[in-house]
Amino acid sequence: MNLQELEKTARALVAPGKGILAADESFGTIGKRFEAVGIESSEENRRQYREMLFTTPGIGEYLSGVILFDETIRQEASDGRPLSKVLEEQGIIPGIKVDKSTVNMPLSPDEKFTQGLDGLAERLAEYRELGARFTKWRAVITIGEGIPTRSCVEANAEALAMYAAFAQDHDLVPIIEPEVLIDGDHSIERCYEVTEWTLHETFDEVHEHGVELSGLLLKPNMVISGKNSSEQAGVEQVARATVECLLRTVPPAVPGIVFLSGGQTDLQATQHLNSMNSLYEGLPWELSFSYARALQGQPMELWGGSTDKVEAAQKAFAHRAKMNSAARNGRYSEKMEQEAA
Ligand code: 5MM
Repeated sequence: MNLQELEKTARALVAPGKGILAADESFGTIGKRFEAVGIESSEENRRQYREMLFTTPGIGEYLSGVILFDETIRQEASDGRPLSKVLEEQGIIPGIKVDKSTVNMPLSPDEKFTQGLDGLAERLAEYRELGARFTKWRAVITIGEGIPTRSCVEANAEALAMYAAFAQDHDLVPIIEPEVLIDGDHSIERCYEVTEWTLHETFDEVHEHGVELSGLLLKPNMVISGKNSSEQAGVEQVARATVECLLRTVPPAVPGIVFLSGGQTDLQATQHLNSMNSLYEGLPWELSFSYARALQGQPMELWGGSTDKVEAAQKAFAHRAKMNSAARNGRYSEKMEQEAA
């Protein structure tokens, strides 16, 4: 393992003013997102859509990395350049999702277990050849009646740590993503409790597997009220609960935390990140973003599968990335949204 290279890449991914675009939707997920805005999920449409995002002028000012899906890392732009090369030429580091999505937990079908350890070493070696310098694995924890179970939290934590060990062994930075879902009517306090538990188990396993903390990034959910809860916590409450939970669970040697947006609106995801960065100074890790929906919602809708709409979609994408870049430094204000509009 080349720890120096891993640390350099991890730090570059959380460089000041920069964050990550998660564009690693698997076939099922991109299919659902496209269907919602009336786009057919063909290979060519997926290629054109991602080319539109990656060729957005100046996007490298706000993005440090992009997480790709297996299909995308093998695709080319219309001018024949591999899409990973397009990113590199924008000063953006290509990464890759390496889990094989979730299956129902045996004997507890309302919970998920993430698969993908079989054949992982071979896949990692190939992805490095294809230009990837970091990787991502997502585990899903569901809050509900009697869940999560200890079995689900422990099994996913162990898989996350095992994946991270494989990734570092191949000189690829692991981004470990234990996502406690926003779905449900639970309170912010319940989300705090489950997130704290999940992160404790995850970092216990990371330690057990000998993974180097300085060469990984964490991609967690924010501590937030359940989507269907009648009481929705405000921006500052979410920011404080999230940072307090992370301070109690994430070792200071970890260089950065890059949040998922998890079904928040574009504005909420930006406001929460900004609030954390403006309320707290001197935190041990960088706080940044690795959003999919909160960066892509509007551009995808505007693009709609039409070459005529590329410029409008790219403008919307660059704007959202710029807002999150400001939030990542605690310098975002709603006035900035209006000015751009
Ligand atoms: C939680 O999903 C991740 C972050 O996206 P949001 O900001 O929209 O919450 C995302 O990277 C996710 O892991 C990928 O889209 C892949 O998901 P699937 O379900 O296709 O494996």
